[in-house]
Amino acid sequence: MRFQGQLLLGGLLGIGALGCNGVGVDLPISAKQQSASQQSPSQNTVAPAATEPWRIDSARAMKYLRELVAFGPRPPGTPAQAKQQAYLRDKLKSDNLEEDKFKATTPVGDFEMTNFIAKFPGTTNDVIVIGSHYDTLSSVKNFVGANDGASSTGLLLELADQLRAHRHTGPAVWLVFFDGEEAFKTWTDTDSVYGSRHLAAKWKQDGTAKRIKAFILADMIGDADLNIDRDTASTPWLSDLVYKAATNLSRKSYFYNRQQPVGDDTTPFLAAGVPSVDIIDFDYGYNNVFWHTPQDTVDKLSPNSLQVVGDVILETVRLLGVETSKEKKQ
Ligand code: 1BN
Ligand code: ZN
Repeated sequence: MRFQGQLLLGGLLGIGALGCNGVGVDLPISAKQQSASQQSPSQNTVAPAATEPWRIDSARAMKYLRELVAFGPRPPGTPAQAKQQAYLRDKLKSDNLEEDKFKATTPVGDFEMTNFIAKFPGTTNDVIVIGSHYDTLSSVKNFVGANDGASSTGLLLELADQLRAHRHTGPAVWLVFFDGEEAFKTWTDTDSVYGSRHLAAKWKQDGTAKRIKAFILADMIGDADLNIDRDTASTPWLSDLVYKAATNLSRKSYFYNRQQPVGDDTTPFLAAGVPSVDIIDFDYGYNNVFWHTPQDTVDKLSPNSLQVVGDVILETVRLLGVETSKEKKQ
């Protein structure tokens, strides 16, 4: 992948130098490095200078996250979710936005659900999909899903701002906002991941799945105490590539100190033969005590965690693009 105004070599040097203290030790993102801009995306449309690293604006991602949480609990079929959908529509309106609407049959009745797909063109037929679920759990009262739902959705909105501002070469990048990830009663194969099951089946049927070089899912990535698990159900080479990206950015200490299998929106894509990785921190509070509770609130989160995951995703996308151009030359 190559970005306008940023030659591949410049990109390699610029991004590779991020947060590195010269001895390869992981460092927190400094206040100076963070959020140069409190500016709106429309003010931020100029491609960066050749040596300027491509990084997310975590303060802006955090602002989106807070705005999502302010809608309150957002399960499918609720007025708050409809408001959230209008918000996503507005934010992504200039991004070749596709709405994938379908009817989901759940243990508590039928729901109209919508996946949103924002498409940023590249220069090859390949596609890299980056996903998040935007619904929140219905079965717990007052559950606002600051980490579980809003953190990754806020991050994807910020990635949209970045992709809009930096045209790139290599595979297209599609951002998918999944509906209906959460179970209505108990997590089973049939009561979970409604949106990703629908889209993976559709894309397998129409041939799109074959174009997807990689699916990178983010889920629960805002915890101030960030520890991304190695999901053993994910595609091993893609998990390794994420780790390489984290290493390039001197951020590997946040990754893979634990490993476990996680069922998530990656499951239907893996079944459809799409290489997929779940970037998830499934240890939210001591022993995961805040997961699926009303305590999943913004005060537990940190912009640094969004910064780490956002930058590692961008670096992974860049590495996938480098591979594509190598394959082409062979
Ligand atoms: C992640 C966030 N998940 C649900 N909300 C998926 C999941 C379900 C992960 C059960 C582990 C166990
Ligand atoms: Zn959940």
